[in-house]
Amino acid sequence: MDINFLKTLGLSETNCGTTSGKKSYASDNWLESYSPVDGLLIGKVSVTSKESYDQISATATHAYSSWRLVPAPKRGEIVRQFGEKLRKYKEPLGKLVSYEMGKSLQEGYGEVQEMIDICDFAVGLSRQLYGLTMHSERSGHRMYEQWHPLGVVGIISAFNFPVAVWAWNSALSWVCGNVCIWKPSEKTPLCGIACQNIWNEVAQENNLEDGICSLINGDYTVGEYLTTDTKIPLISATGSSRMGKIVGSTVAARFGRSLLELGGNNAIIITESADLDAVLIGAVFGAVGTCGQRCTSTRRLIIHESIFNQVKEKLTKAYKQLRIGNPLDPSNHVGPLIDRTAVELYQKSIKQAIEQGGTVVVAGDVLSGDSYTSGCYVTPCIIEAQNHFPIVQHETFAPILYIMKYTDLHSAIKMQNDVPQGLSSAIMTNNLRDAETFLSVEGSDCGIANVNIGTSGAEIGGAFGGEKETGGGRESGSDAWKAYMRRQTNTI
Ligand code: UN1
Repeated sequence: MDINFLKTLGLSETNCGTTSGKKSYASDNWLESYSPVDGLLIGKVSVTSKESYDQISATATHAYSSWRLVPAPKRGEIVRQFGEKLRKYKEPLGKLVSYEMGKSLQEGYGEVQEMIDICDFAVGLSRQLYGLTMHSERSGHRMYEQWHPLGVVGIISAFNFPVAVWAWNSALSWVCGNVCIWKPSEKTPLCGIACQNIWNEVAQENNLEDGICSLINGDYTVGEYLTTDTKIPLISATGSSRMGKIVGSTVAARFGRSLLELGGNNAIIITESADLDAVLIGAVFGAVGTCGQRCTSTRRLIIHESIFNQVKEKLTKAYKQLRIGNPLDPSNHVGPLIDRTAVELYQKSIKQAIEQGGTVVVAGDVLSGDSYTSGCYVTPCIIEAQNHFPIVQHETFAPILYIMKYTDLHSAIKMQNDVPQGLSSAIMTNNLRDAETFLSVEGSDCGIANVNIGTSGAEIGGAFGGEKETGGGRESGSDAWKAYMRRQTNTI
């Protein structure tokens, strides 16, 4: 495979994983990044030690003291330039995302496009960090609110969106006047190095000091340096609900704030009147896209009994046509899982689903042979199941789709809501009343509720996040920026 894109992004066999910009901190403890595409070692990234973390944290705190004084529209101008750089590096960065994480090349480019879009959004926002004014009850007094930055923002991101989620957090943080320290997933550390290198170009061209954008690397123990650091007022963490529970309680115990974007268990309700072509597109893309490793992936289909068999047949036919293989080859629809541990979890979950009473509709297998040497390629599978099965209640990061029947819409909505997670949801219907019921207060309890489109593929312009075990945070568009600032009420 042509891996020239690594050089274009400034990556080599060994990369320093701890940096505040110009200054880097070496260590002789390494993370190795293997591609799930072909199983080859892409490169190594050094792990952050506690001593170097303390330096990074101090540099960031120092940088904040001057970055907060830069007028917000000028901070926006820096973010605009960063967005321009991302346009320039879209191709190599998209390829790296695809090669290191395993998602399709088109999705890799899509992720970089999301980064560009959030930069555009943040640039506009840098002139719109509005506070309200209100009438004082006392004569001759004036009352208003203003928004100040928080300080150093810690970002912990997951392997499945190795660059976009960082950009959602950092682009907003920067225009709000914060500086950032990022710990990317230990499964995709090279994506982190590449993004830092791109930032460094902007920093150098504008003579910015170190510490506005910093990078640390390692497993959860390095994440703990961030979550326990009392100098960090906000931790924005994306990952499993299990991880979020630990991060959330650690940060709360020191009165820090956390913004949590955790697991989903997303369902599509398919009513009698649904357009089945739209159902197929939404359900298949939602369930097999990114090999089922999005937090917005479709995990459950709740289908009206009158069309259950018809939908099942159409889905089975569509699944049989899926091409599984190298995600950098655009003729393939499904790439690999992130690693062999994920493959084991996939196998274990299928086994449990069957033990708990599920019936296999499309079998799930691990693929072997010349095109699948990494051992990470699996076939997307469909299992007829019941909503209350423990395995169905659990988020498995793999292409396993559970299908189930319903008789009336209220019971379908109850089923959709009857899981611990609350990220994304959808209804497929041509019945206006059903759609409105789904969106009403008696409807979906999720942060995202869609009509006639699937559960994944949210745009950056809306607030992104969910309820219950999804963590309650909102990132990206709308007024999500408020989470990155502190509100001050002023009476004069
Ligand atoms: C995630 O899976 O963590 O809506 C984020 C989507 C993407 C973001 C997913 N825009 O599927």
